[in-house]
Amino acid sequence: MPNRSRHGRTEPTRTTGTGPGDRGARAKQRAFCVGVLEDGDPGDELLELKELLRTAGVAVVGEEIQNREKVHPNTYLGPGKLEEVKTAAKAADANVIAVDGELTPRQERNMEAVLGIPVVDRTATILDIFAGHAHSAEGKLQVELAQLQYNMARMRGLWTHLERLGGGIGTRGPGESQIETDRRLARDRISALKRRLEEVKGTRATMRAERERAHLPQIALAGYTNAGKSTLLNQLTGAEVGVRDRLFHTLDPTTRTWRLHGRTYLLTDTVGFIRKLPHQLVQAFGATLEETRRADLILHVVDASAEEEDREQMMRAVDEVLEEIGAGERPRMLVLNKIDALDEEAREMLARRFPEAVMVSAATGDGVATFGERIAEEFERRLQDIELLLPYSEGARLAELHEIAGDLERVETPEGVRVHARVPESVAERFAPFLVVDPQPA
Ligand SMILES: Nc1nc2c(ncn2[C@@H]2O[C@H](COP(=O)(O)OP(=O)(O)OP(=O)(O)O)[C@@H](O)[C@H]2O)c(=O)[nH]1
Ligand SMILES: [Mg+2]
Repeated sequence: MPNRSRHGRTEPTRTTGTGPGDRGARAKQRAFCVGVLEDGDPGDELLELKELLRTAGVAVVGEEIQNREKVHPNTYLGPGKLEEVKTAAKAADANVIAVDGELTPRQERNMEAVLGIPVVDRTATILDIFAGHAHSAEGKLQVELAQLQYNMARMRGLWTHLERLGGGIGTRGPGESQIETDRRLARDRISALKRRLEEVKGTRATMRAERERAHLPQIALAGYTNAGKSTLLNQLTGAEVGVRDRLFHTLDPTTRTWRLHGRTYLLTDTVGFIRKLPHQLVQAFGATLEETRRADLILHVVDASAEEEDREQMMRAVDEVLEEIGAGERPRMLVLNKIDALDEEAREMLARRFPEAVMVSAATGDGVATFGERIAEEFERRLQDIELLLPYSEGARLAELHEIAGDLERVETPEGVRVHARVPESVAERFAPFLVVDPQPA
């Protein structure tokens, strides 16, 4: 949990506060949650925030919701509610206030001034979880970049604040030069991080180019955090990606080969999405999400056991993020997961609501066979029939074709192997030199 000091000061060269370094102090953090309900729609509005806090290792000691048409521009909550929260938070012995929305630096500062304890918003909480869950070099760079960008905005807020304290035009506000230095350091660090990320991205592009040369169809798992993406990857490919009932467990993409009906697919599991995903994170994770953007098929994995309203919200959030990262137009298939947690009636309702979707349980393997068939069909539809004559000297290419197309109809002739296969268009192009122009039944 970020423990930026009261005035939002941060140390730019280290990502203090939102870093995993605070883990030790965590258990002692007791958060009081607040949210504003703009549409007056009841329901457990703060459920997700509480889940985020739980994941961050913070105890939730109380909560308060305010019905307001719009959040207060200066203090997020209205002045009366703020006083109420102050009293309630004190009574609950809270040492941090967690806000369900995104705060402007000014709102955060004003709230802290009234409440007397640190205030963190949803973005800071999510950034903190990411910091704790990043393992790869790339993931760590991405999170640090996102945190710095977030903190920079707060410093800007502080700077104007102090400038005002400084008085007349042209005078330097107290502390200003230090902040300027901080900002310069932060900017330098941001440039350095971006450069390093570019390098890593270069490596990833090389790896991807290699995979693409292999012409294996690429499938990406996408979905709300905790939907069961990693469990599904494990179920389908025998991978051993970590699975846990907590948000944002997976940050680093994992790609595994998936053998299905004699063909090989590449299946990638990556970071989950969430409502109001901090923009800094979408940006920072751009390279990781590239796997999704380039997939031949995106599997949108949904936790079908969630309440209808939550489910719809989560699905919308995923659609939005896919759109935002430029993957909105990729072919997509809806996968309703966790059906083991539903009764027959609920399953039927879902089937009516989403006739195009496949239903599975990644946990029990239920529905996975049908699901595989659906995917095979999906790719099958886009395949081309080709008839080739491969000279015996081209054994390697024959093996390659086997890998891509699975079982082949083949006949040995004096000139070479005559092959009939169904392959993606790009593969057909690559094998063009061996095409038999006027195919006869092999
Ligand atoms: N009942 C049930 N639970 C499931 C199923 N699939 C996954 N889960 C549980 O849901 C939780 C989240 O699973 P993950 O596979 O880690 O989910 P994820 O989508 O990879 O989540 P993030 O990596 O955090 O984005 C775990 O507790 C899983 O055991 C399922 O088919 N049925
Ligand atoms: Mg996962």
